[in-house]
Amino acid sequence: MVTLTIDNRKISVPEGTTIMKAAASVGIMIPHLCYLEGINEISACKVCVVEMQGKTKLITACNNPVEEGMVLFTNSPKVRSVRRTNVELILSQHNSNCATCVRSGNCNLQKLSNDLGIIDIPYEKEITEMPWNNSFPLIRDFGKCIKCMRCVQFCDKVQDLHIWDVQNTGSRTTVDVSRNRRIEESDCSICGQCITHCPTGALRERDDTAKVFRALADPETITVVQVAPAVRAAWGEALDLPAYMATEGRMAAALKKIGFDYVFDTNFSADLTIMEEGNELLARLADPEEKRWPMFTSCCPAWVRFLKSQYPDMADHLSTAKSPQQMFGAVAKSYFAEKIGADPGKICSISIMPCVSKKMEATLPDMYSAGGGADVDIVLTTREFARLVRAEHIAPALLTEEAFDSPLGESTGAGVIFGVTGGVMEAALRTAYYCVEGVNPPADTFSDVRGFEGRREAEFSLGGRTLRTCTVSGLKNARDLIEDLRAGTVHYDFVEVMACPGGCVGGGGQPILDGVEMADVRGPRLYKLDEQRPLRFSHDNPGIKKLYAEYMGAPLGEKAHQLLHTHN
Ligand code: HC1
Ligand code: SF4
Repeated sequence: MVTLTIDNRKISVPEGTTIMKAAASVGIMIPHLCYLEGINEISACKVCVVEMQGKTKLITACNNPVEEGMVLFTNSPKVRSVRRTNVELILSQHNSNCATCVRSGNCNLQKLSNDLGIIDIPYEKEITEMPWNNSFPLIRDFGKCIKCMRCVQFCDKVQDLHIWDVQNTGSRTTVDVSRNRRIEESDCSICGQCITHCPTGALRERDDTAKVFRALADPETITVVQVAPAVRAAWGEALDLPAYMATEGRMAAALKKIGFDYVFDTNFSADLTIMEEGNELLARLADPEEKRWPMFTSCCPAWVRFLKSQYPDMADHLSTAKSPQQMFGAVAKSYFAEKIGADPGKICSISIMPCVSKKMEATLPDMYSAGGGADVDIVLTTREFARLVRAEHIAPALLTEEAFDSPLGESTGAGVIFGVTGGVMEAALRTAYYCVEGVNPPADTFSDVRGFEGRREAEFSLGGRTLRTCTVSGLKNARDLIEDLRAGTVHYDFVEVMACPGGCVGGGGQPILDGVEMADVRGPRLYKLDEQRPLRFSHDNPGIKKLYAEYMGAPLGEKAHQLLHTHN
């Protein structure tokens, strides 16, 4: 243990502890901007400076370890003055147009400037603006970049895609796409993790809320909205709604209040995905000629994009089942359109997703299958959904809970857990077991696949054979897994990959809590919903049974093949 004094308090902490953590252990919070635990500990912003007795130069707290006998001051006049100057210098290169910034009220630079009482900036403003393709789902605003390096480090260390790099020198130093590429030419998976780890508004999703308002205002358009599983675990965070108030019923009520004609649930089509993907797995297992092992899940578009760009020779391992978002769109513009006697072209299909990549997925060539244009016309993130609610001046706390509409609103616990790492695997195993054994197992039989460690393997016995599974989240973990598969050091039958750490609950389109990882807080919220559902098996969803009986025929059948599977 090391003993030191911080702000006149004597403390002992384990050797190697940083000053920042030592101070935090006794409730002294040292302000910081660029610091991201375990990812970005490079003191780029110099906001966490502290004074050490006997030293003229201040030292940074995020990356300096404690030393025996140190005497530190975290908020002395000298510290305050230098910290303030450092923030003023950052602001001199920052486009502080807070009134029109999506991160206003949720920006660490704004908060820090306010906390430090900065009103005037005594330096000349010198802002670097550069062009960007604003039709791409991920948008960089160079004028707001503070060169903290979080995006660079997160993409390098967690996603292993190295999309960002420092460009230029001196006062024109900025962060841009690496190797002089444009973003649309890069391998960016569009996972959105650089957005959720940006402390300012330098990175954001393309805002599509205006398109939704246009559709809502058009009396000729039938608006059909679906909400992804993981959105319900997080939407309240963006609206200051405590978790116990942020229920599914209140979320459905908010959507109805906004004015969507039909409020449906992606959980419904998550159950549908299981019917198709579970049967595809069983069909592959039954085929002695099948070589494409392991079968990979295909519902995370950032993962699919990653695999196709990094390991194109393994793309045929992906399940051909479309994601729940896309299955929903195809069903909305075929089965549902027929049911309400509408021209599919008159339906505007909107999805609310915890994801940025879904904006790209909806435009892929395979996703125009129901004859009404794109199967999903507009994709909003959870953050954009919160903006819709605010723009409509809705106070969600005052809403009375409402149910999703029928027939695409019914779902089971298996559909809900799609939004958390391991959930697709667990839901698929529940149904695969039923298909093989003819009875449902206890619903929690496959809970060994749960966990937030990034890579988890499990084995189950199914129909007299052992099924080896692996569940992965985060693209660096995915790359490591694929390298192991290629080296022949591991062997699996079925692999679930989600690009975002923890799965969609930690998605790049979710509300941002600076420096706090929320996946392991939101995940259990979905498991709780699963536990509370009267039905916990996708094949027991009455809406799904009806869909097959009335329209789709059998899983993997001709119609399902046309509407619910990809073909290239
Ligand atoms: Fe997901 Fe999925 S779980 S990919 O994370 O398979 O985005 O929530 O909607 O499509 O259902 C996201 C979540 C989501 C799809 C489903
Ligand atoms: Fe990297 Fe994901 Fe950001 Fe693309 S969206 S730059 S892959 S972190």
